[in-house]
Amino acid sequence: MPLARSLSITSLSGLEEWDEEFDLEDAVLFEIAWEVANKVGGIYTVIQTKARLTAEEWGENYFLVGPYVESNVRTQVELIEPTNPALKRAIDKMNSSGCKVYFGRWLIEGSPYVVLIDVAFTAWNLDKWKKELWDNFSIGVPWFDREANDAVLFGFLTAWLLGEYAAQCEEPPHILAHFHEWLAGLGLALCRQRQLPVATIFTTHATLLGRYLCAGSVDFYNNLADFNVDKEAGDRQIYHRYCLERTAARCAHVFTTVSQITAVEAEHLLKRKPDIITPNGLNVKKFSAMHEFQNLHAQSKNRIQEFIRGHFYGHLDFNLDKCLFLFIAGRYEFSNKGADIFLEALARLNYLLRVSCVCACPALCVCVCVHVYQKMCVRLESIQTPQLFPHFVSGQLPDVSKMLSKDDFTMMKRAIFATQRQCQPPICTHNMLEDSNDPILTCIRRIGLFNSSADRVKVIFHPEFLSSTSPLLPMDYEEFVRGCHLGVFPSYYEPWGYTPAECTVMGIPSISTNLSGFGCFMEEHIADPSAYGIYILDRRYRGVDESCNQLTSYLFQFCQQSRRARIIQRNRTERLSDLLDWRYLGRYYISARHMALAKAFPDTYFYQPHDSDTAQGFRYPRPASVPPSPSLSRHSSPRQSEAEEDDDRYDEDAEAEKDRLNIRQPLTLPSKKGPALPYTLPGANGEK
Ligand code: G6P
Ligand code: 1S3
Repeated sequence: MPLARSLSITSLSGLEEWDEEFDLEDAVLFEIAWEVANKVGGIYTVIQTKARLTAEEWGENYFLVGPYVESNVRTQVELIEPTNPALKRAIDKMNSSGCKVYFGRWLIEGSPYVVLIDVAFTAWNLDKWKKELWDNFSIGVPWFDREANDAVLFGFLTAWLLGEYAAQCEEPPHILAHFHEWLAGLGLALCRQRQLPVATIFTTHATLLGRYLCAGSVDFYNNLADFNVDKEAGDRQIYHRYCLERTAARCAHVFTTVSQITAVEAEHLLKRKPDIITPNGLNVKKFSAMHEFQNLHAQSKNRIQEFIRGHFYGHLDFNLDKCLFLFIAGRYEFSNKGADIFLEALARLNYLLRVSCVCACPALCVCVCVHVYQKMCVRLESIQTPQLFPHFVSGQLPDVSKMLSKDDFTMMKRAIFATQRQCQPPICTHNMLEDSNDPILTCIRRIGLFNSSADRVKVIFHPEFLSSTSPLLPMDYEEFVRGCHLGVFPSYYEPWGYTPAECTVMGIPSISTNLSGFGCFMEEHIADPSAYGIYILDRRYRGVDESCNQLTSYLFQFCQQSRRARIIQRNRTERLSDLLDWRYLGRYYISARHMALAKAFPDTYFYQPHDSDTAQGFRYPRPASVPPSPSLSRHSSPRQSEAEEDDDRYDEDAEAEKDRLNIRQPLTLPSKKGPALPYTLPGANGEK
């Protein structure tokens, strides 16, 4: 067992200092989630980005536990012998009792240890374990719910692992187990029911019922306190899942969630107020050259422009250099993620100006549309005229009049005709399986954004995860975001929202909402978020139509900015990265762990809560170069002349330095802030 450790988190860019003396003794941390080494959604990002910091803190005593998925293991995990003797004995024992449990290092930053459990291999236990679940918790799981069946298997197997580990330890152990989301929650409930020596934390990243209710036509935030939760869950056929989630939340020593808004939701729907909010961070990478991220923007933008050139061939009647790239991306939940109001706002914007817009949401698709590329190939071939080769060798310039033969000329005409299109440029890059029912395509048809030459807003729907190996748009998501100008995420249901956070750390402005955890967090910590390129849409106190108008006006204002203003704004956006770095936000996880250890093992650990009642939080001041009067403060510089618009050679560094000095001034920081955020969420009285 390692020596006792204490923790110290140092300050970043003027953010408040925080350190906490807490002796971890011989405690061992297991972090359990279905998305460990298994990318499904946002929880993967939480765990993967946080791993380095947690591994630094817990060293050899940190183990992530997830499902064994062969394709993931092949590419992401190095299988090794278990390093901890008690854990090795526990895994051996399970494997000799009909399980398949693997141990390895997850090949990500921090290289944490992972224990991966093959749930399908133990499926023969499912009926027995379901009976046990019914006998002990009165939760019945229907046979047809594959995900819930996996949750049962995973829950029993993780509880088995923790129980076995405790049994194999020579001294009474101090085990801390952190479970994420309902899919992993049953393991927690079983630990408590079996009275294992385990301090437990449950973090919910959304509530099941909240997600379902919001996706329907329910005025969610106005009725939070009044839902008959059992009935609502039953009506949606998720009662068993809801019970698993609620049981985990109720049984945990410490219950946490990712934002204030989801804390209120959890209090009403899961009937427990979270003990602490654990906002999501990112593993922020800083470039040594100050403007490297601006160069990366320019490089990635070039690649997006190339794609647009191909997509609109024959119809490229707009200046690509003046084109702005706006995008939405994320889990395909049409109205929860705000794709509905984004498209509606684009239709309104269409009458105001011309931009180009790309939607990148994963959806059902069959294959890449090859039609476009066949025609482009004709054009490329015709350019490589073989008559030029002798001149390459001799170095003599050719006689232009003899360069093209009659046949060449014919081929060239063919190529030019081939690049003319009678039809409109397509909206969707793929052939969709359910084209007629797809919510995005249906909406685009309704609002009539068909990429006609009269349209100022062009739309492309890329219904697949981006990948650098795609023949169509060979960029990974990060590169794509860097090349865009604005991320638009007008979500109605968004417990945190990694998409705008990722934009921020890459210096790309974004639009989020005051119903998203991220939007509320930024509103709380920045005096004038829009000056930093963080636009926060009001979806809480306004109706849909009003929010849509507000979104349209944000888009319109953004499109009116000069290039220079955009560059300044990107600099400011990027400067907020520290606020979203795990090195800063990790403190909330640390506090949650200390709290749980002190609750479960009061004789060994003592936790002194921070002064959470008075915590107002620090605030980034307005950037120096923004005029103080609200009437004049419309995001950065006013619109500039055409000449200035094209001039990107102004002194970016001087401009950036001015703002930086302002930020680095001693902020109006209160002395030492508590990790728990105050519960001040107003009763949401906006209408959907
Ligand atoms: C970065 C590059 C500049 C480029 C600019 C384009 O700042 O360093 O060289 O001109 O991006 O900005 P825009 O907002 O027009 O894509
Ligand atoms: C959830 O994933 P989602 O996109 O379904 O968890 C994420 C990580 O905590 C969170 O960022 C997001 O808002 C939730 O909705």
